[in-house]
Formats: sequence, C-alpha cells, structure tokens
Amino acid sequence: MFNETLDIKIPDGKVTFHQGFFNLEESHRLMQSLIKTIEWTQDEVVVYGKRHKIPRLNAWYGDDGKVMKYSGLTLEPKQWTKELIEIKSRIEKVTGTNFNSCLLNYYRDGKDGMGWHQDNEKELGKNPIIASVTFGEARPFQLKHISNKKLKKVDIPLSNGSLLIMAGETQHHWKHQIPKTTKQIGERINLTFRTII
Ligand SMILES: O=C(O)CCC(=O)C(=O)O
Ligand SMILES: [Mn+2]
Repeated sequence: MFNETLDIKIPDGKVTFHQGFFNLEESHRLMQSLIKTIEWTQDEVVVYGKRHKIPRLNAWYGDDGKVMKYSGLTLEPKQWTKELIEIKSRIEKVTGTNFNSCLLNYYRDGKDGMGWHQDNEKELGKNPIIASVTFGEARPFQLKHISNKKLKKVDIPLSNGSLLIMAGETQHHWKHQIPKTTKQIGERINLTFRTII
C-alpha cells in the first residue's frame, strides 16, 4: 500500500482521495479497536409503514448536542473515544476543518451496504465537507450525477486506510452508495466525519 493523493475530476463537485492515508499497521490497530470499543447498533427505519433493520451496524459519536436526524431517526451522539479523537486529529490536519461528529458504519460482509443517497441534511450546512475513512475490506464507492444522465457513474475503490473527502457542491449534484455484493468478502468499517451546525 502506498500513499497517494488523487483529485477525482467530476463536474459540479469536489472529491479528493488519499490512498494509504493510514499505514497498514495503523489501519489494522484502529480497525480492531473500533470493533471492540464502539457501541455498535443496528438501527431500524420505517419505509411505507414497515420497519426494516438497516443492512449494516452503525454508531453516532460527537460533541454533546450534535444530534443526527435521518429516515425519521434522531440519534444522540456518544462521547468521543480515544481512537476517534486520534483519527479526527489526523484528518483535521489535512482538511483544515474541525469536525464535531462522526457516523460509523460497520459492513459485516457483502450483504451489508448503503443505498443511493446524498448527505444533504440541513444541519450539515450548504456545501458540507465530509471526510470518509475506511478500514478493512475495500468496497466500491459509487457516485452518480443527479440531473445529468449523460455522465457516467464514478467508481472509487475505498481501500484499507484510505481517506475520501467530499466538498464543494458534491452533495447537491451527486448521490453515492456502497452496493451490496454476492462475493465472499471481509468486513469493513467506514467513518464519515461531519460538521453539524
Ligand atoms: O461506507 C461508505 O463508504 C459510505 C458511507 C456514507 O455514505 C455515509 O455514512 O453517509
Ligand atoms: Mn453518505
């Protein structure tokens, strides 16, 4: 694994990808501690009046009062752990942003995933900077433009120890997803650091 920064050239958005942002030793250590120390839950959402468990484990950490609202859920943040503070400081240095919250997702295997969405909740402000850290199995992160159907889907393999930064107007014009797969694959943890206003 090598450290490399790539500017992903997309219209109407700004996406930067740092491969090997955390080295192998750090990535392994951080993944193992996150598995143990994070209070993972599997939330339920209500779609057309039916309750569904979301296909992954998740957790919400952050500064006091920075609640997260999605699909009718309101999540109170848990208090930052030592590992989360370590990861947050590292990415704040490169992004020049202070993050006050973090959504964690634990994809246990290929049956876990996340459907097409935008991170455009009004609590995130107009053009949010979202810093996404991955540990474990690499999964394709796909982006599709919302109005311009001529643009091809963008596929970025989010590898172990990588950091992806979405900024500018990305959340207005693009949706993103982590597709499920029938392949036998290992587990993956993703952390998206955000600033809730
Ligand atoms: O797991 C990922 O890489 C994507 C996570 C994501 O889109 C989110 O937490 O909003
Ligand atoms: Mn997202």
